[in-house]
Amino acid sequence: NSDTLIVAASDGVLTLTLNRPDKLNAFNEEMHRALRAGMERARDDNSVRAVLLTGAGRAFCAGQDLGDRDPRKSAETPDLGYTIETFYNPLLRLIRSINKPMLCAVNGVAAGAGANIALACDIVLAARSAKFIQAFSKIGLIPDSGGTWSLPRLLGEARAKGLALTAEPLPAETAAAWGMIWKAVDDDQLMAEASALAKRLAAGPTFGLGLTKQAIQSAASNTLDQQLDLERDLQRRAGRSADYAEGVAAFLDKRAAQFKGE
Ligand code: T3D
Repeated sequence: NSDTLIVAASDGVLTLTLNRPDKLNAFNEEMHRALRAGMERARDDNSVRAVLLTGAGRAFCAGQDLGDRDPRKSAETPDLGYTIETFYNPLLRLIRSINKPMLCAVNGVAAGAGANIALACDIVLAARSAKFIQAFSKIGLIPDSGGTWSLPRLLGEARAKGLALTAEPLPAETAAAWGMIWKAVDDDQLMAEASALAKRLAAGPTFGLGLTKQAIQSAASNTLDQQLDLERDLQRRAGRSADYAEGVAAFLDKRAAQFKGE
C-alpha cells in the first residue's frame, strides 16, 4: 500500500490513479514501486479484465521527479541507465505484455516519461485541455519509456523528431487528429467516458481482446507472411475459447452475450 497510487477495483476494471498531485504526479521511487505492484496485480488477478490508468489533480504525470535528480544535492552523477532499467523499462514491458485492455485517461499534462507511459497503453483518451510534451530535450535527455519506438510508429519520423527535438506541447485534439491517441473528450466527460469504455471492454471477450492486442503489437516487426501465420495461430486459440462459443450462440439466440474472458 502506498499513498502515491490509488487502487480501485470494480466491474472487472482495475483503476490505478497516480497520486502525487502537488508534483504533477512525477515519479519518485515509491510511486514506481506502487505502480509496478498495481500492474502486477492487473496481470495476475483473473478478476481484473481491463485496466484504467489516470492521474489525480490537474496533471496526468510530469515524468521523473527532478527534485530527486538535483545535481547540487549529490556529489555523484546519477546513473540514469540504472533507473531506466530498474523502473521505467519493466513498467513499459508490463503495460505492453499484459494480455488485457490497458486504457489511459490523460486528465491533464503528460510530460516526459508521463507522456510515453500513456502512449504505451492500448487506448488513450485525453481531456481536451491536456497536452503531451516530450520534455526530455529541455533538460538534455532523450525520450525514454519507449518514446523513440512509439512516436515514429504512431506519427512517422518527421512528427516524432519535431516533438522530441522541440519539446513543444501537443494539444490533445491535435494528438487525436494525428493518430497518436484514440480520442480527445470534454474535460468534464473524461472519467465517465473512460470508465464506461473500460467497463464495456472488461465485460467483453477479453481472451480474444488479449490475443488481438498481441497480434497488432507483433505487426511492426513481422513480415506479412509471418503476420498471416500468427493470425492463423491466434485465431485457432480464439476459436477454442468459451467466449467465442458464447458469442456465436448469443448472436444466434438474439441475446446479449455473457463473456467470461476464457
Ligand atoms: O531520471 C531518470 O531516472 C531518467 C528518466 C527520465 C524520465 C523523465 O521523465 S525526464 C523528464 C522529466 N520531466 C520534465 O522535465 C517535466 C518537468 N515539468 C514541466 O516541464 C512542467 O512542470 C509541466 C510542463 C509538466 C507543467 O507546467 P505547469 O506550468 O503547468 O506547472 P509547474 O508550475 O511547472 O509545476 C507545478 C508544480 O509541480 C511545481 O512545484 P511548485 O513550484 O508548485 O512547488 C513544479 O516544480 C512541480 N513539478 C512539475 N514537474 C515536476 C515537478 N516536480 C518535480 N519533478 C517534475 N518532473
